[in-house]
Amino acid sequence: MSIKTLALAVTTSIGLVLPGLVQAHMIIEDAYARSSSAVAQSGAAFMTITNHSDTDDRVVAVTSDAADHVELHTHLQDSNGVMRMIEVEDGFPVAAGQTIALMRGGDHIMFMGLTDPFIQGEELEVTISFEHAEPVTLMIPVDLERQDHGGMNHGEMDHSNMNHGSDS
Ligand SMILES: [Cu+2]
Repeated sequence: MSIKTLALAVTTSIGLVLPGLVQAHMIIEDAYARSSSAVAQSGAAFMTITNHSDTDDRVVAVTSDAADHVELHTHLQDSNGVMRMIEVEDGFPVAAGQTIALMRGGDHIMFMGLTDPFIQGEELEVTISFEHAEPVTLMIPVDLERQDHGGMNHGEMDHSNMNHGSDS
């Protein structure tokens, strides 16, 4: 019995150390990108990221040909009550089984020095790297008309702090 238990323990620990065996994958939904105007030098992307693994993870970097630099940003209120964007050096934590939302006024992916202006309906190829999970490459549509982080088709998302009035 003890040998069996030991074998199980060894199998489990191997599963945790060998990357190929880690069932770590990320699901990215509801992604869109925008810039403030046709001549803007920067833009941002928003999305939800769900960690469908048993491993706490984090977004550590984003790369794209759409800009000179891509940074992970958040908004913080300074001592004068002014909201400012700052780079998040440690990335965005995504605990096992959790979903994080990158949204306006909060965490976001920042494109600095746009290669080309963001044009409505075009798509940006973006690769998101994680501490543990395999990188995810996806096409993010530019949506300059989006008013907020909707996610209305995601029943599990709780937007109870937002007053949507009469959603159609
Ligand atoms: Cu930013």
